[in-house]
Amino acid sequence: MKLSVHGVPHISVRTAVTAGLALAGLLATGASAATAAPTAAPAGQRSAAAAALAAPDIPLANVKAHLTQLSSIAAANGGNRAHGRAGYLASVNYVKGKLDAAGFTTTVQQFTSGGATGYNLVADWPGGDPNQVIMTGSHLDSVTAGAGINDNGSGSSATLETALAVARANYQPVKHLRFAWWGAEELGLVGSRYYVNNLPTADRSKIKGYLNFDMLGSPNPGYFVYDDDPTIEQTFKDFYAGLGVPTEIETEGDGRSDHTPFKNVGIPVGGLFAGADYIKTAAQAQKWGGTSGQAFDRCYHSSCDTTANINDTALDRNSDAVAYAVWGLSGETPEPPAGTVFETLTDVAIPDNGAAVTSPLTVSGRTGNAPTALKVGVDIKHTWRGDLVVDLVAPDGTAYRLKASSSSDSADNVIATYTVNASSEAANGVWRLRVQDIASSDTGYIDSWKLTF
Ligand code: DTR
Ligand code: CA
Ligand code: ZN
Ligand code: ZN
Repeated sequence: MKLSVHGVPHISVRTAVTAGLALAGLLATGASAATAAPTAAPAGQRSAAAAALAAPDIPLANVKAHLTQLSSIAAANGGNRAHGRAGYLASVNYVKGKLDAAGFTTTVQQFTSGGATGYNLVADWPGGDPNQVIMTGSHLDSVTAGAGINDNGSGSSATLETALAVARANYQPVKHLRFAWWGAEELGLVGSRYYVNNLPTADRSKIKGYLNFDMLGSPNPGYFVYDDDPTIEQTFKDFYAGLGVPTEIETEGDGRSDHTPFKNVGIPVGGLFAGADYIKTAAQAQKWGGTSGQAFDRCYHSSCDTTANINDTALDRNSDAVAYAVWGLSGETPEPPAGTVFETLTDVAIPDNGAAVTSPLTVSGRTGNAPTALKVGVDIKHTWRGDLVVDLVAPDGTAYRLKASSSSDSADNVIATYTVNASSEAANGVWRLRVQDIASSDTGYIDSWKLTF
């Protein structure tokens, strides 16, 4: 069967295959039941689930190389990377240098806290819908007591390496990607609060999700998922379910990290956490391994929060989860633009003075119902077209009469566009053109037909 190509957006009917995992809701459009395994459709045409599955593995070695750099920075700057100290600004410059070299548009936002200048680093990946932003952030500052490798070199490095993976893949998702490294989190979420407070209200609503990563490599790790936006939460749960790793809800997170200012203005948030000074229970040790009766991170806010204070498995898994969520929440199939044509060119013979025949046409990727003015384009080659009765049959079987038979209409062919109020019909599904030849001696066939939404 030939597939036609039109100037307007055109969905070829034979290969409209969509994948589905439950990424329905707020952040995904065109959620659909699984009809087949995710296919390697071109980016921007994937379902959200297929986009998530396309996320690359984040190399642990790369993430740890960033930790080594941050450790060296602390060692060269008084032993820490704290707000207002040289080690923090050197950390910002390290991360910024990597992002600039990778093609990001970076911005350093200055603020003052405790009499010292603070810095937020924001990096935008060119492309994507500027009205739909998926933002990923981690605080880059440490406490003054030490290098802050787990808290929060781990989150900062996972976020950085995910951004670099976007550049390596030249990933072009539907949504716009923004990444941020916050200053002065340890002083009370100061940098992220400053960013949100200075974000114009109109820009706030463009952020469709903020993902926060603070302490991803705790040495006695737990696998905690923020219990905030359900779509983001489910995305992380799907990832860990795929690994067979149980997760728990992070119930203490509110107010405890940089997602809080975003949540407070109504932006959907989520994130991951490997644990801090709380004690791992026996039940948690049973499911996650590690040591019960011991803190998830015994070096929390201490000088021993060094590169030795990292659990590689947790950091690796959590880094991959960051990429899975960034890909999955930004790459879902866009709502086809109005004027999308669904067409079939399959010929269907019409038996002379015989039973009705149908030509199927699958519509997918839509949400909601069909329009009140659904355009039905018909091309039937048939002598003495008065023989023909033509109906549109909706996916639920409801028939809409397009053309009645006529004993006087001797012209050939039915090449016409009909308008049908199909607003009571679900858009997605198999629509059919039904044709019956109710008089003998003239014959023909359905050449093609199409629906324009
Ligand atoms: N306040 C963070 C660490 C932290 C403690 N509890 C949570 C819960 C969720 C995220 C982070 C945290 C810090 O010291 O940076
Ligand atoms: Ca990995
Ligand atoms: Zn901290
Ligand atoms: Zn932290």
